[in-house]
Amino acid sequence: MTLRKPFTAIIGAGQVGATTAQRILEKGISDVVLFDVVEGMPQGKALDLMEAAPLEGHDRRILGTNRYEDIRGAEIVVVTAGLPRKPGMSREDLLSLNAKIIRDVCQNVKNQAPESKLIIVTNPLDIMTYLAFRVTGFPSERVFGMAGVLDTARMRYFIAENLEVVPKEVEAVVLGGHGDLMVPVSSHSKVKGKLVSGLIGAPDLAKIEQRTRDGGAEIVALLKTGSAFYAPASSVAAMVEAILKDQKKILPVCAYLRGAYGLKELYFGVPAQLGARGVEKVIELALGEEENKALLRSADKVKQGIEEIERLVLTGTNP
Ligand code: TXD
Repeated sequence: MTLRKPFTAIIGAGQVGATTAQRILEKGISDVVLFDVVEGMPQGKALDLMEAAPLEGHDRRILGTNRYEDIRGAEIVVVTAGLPRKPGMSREDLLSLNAKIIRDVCQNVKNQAPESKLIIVTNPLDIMTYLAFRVTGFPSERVFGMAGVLDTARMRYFIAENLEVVPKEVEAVVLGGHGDLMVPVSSHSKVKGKLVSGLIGAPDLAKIEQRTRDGGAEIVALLKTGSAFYAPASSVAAMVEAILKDQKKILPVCAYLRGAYGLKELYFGVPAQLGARGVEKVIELALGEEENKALLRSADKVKQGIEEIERLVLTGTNP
């Protein structure tokens, strides 16, 4: 099958990877290569998705594969490969297992698609994005992570639910690392241009912020096995579209910081302009004192993770 450029490669054809492929195809954004190490699985999902094309009415193509050579020429590579945490497994165990996977994937991406933009999805997100940056040696504007689009979508939905308005009319801001310490910023969240702080009382707003922080865990608890994938897939597709259409859209992105927000040499969730070159600009928002403090707490946690990854995976290596 011949794919038309520019196309998107997705590494990891699990829940998030396959659903992202579906979104990208059915929205007509680009052709897709779906890669996984499990034999037959990406091919089966790709065939199933192609068989939906007559009904969905799109003319996009998807190739399922176990060969890295097939990602050659990809404009964007989305990495969803990884393992979920199993009972009894420590955070450090998961970190080093997923780090091994990300390292292997990124070495292959570096060899086969050296000009691509890389969107990391695998958890722990900020740390895996940093690792991808170190292993590929790509310029930081071409390596970034997806988390903020999802976290803000959750917050937007919770605000919309509270006010009984259409979710897409709500704007929200969530900054920081993709974890318990993320910082929902109500002071910059709006509905049709009006600040939510004037529309929702403080106690309800505090609940919405906490539900946003716990958004991933809430779904995990309901599903029992696996984690969220519909909204994560929509989030990745929005980022892919912004890049391929050079939309210059401002989206929350896990981006490399060089001084913005007083932080440097780490990957962290901030609003950024996404266009054909990748992360084209990091946007700095004016924050209140409490918001700033919360952001620094989140940054400290991400820095600890980066130190851990340097110690566990990168020390003594010359990627
Ligand atoms: O906001 C976010 N960033 C996230 C992150 C939102 C949702 C999910 N998030 C994380 O994405 C989640 O914690 C996981 O680390 C990844 C993927 O989640 P998903 O739910 O898609 O996991 P699956 O269904 O287990 O799929 C993972 C696939 C599976 O098919 C494996 O066979 C494959 O990854 N896998 C690999 N593919 C390629 N190469 C290697 N080495 C490999 N190892 C496993």
